[in-house]
Amino acid sequence: MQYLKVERDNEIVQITIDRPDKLNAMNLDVMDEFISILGELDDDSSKVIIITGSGQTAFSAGADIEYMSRIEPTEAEKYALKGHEVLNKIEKIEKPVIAAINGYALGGGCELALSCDIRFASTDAHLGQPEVTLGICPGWGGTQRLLRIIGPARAKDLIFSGRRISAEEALSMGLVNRIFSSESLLSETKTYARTVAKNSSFAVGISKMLVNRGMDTSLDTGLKLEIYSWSLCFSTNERQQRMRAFLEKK
Ligand code: CO8
Repeated sequence: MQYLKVERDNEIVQITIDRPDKLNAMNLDVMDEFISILGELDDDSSKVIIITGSGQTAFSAGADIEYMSRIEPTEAEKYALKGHEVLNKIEKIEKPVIAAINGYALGGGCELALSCDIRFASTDAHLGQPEVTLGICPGWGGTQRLLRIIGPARAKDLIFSGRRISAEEALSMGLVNRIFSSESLLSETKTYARTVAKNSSFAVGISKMLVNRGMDTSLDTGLKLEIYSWSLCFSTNERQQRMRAFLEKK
């Protein structure tokens, strides 16, 4: 791969967008590489995925403005569709995906982070949806995922103004889960990932699906889905082993 660095540490996979001279802006090749690696990770033995950006400055400064400056609506649609394919895959893959936001996460970079399950940021990170400053609206799910994560009033504030917010402000509005110093962001993210990886991947995966589905369904339907999913957990050997281990230790 040219733009994505993929490192495996047992069950944790770290994907680093490696285009630091362009602040990890995501061109079509970056998106194609994401599609390829996410396909591989879909049913391999990895349990948690971390996405971050290379260098000290940016997680990702978004879609590639140089490319966007030269395209017409048909190519823009293809670019948007490719972005949606990547972000939907991250959202749907049945293993947790954590964004380790090490600097700017702007436009498509912020949208990439929004598609992840958990967002950790460095204290010097800045997030924002500056698309309107470029004459476009968010195009990789920003209008929809931001609204679901921080609510319509805050989403509209960020999108209409295009302003960049600090990690502290992002934390206060629930846009990121936790913040760490830039030196400790990756190690803290990996420690968290290892905690999650110790748990049943079937149970974690099904929980991810339930929470995601719950965002777009009635409470009644969501609760029904939970009952069936919960019952399904009882069909696994792992559930028996884990419960027996708990009882035997006592
Ligand atoms: N695309 C392409 N190149 C970029 C991008 C980008 N998004 N961001 C930075 N770069 C490049 C710069 O052009 C520069 O390249 P060079 O050295 O060759 O001139 C290099 O990265 C370093 O950037 P700066 O010199 O600007 O670095 P600064 O530290 O001065 O500033 C900023 C950092 C504040 C992050 C600044 O670079 C910036 O504002 N970048 C643009 C951020 C932005 O507006 N992002 C949103 C883009 S729109 C988008 O993401 C839409 C998503 C939906 C797409 C839907 C598909 C159709």
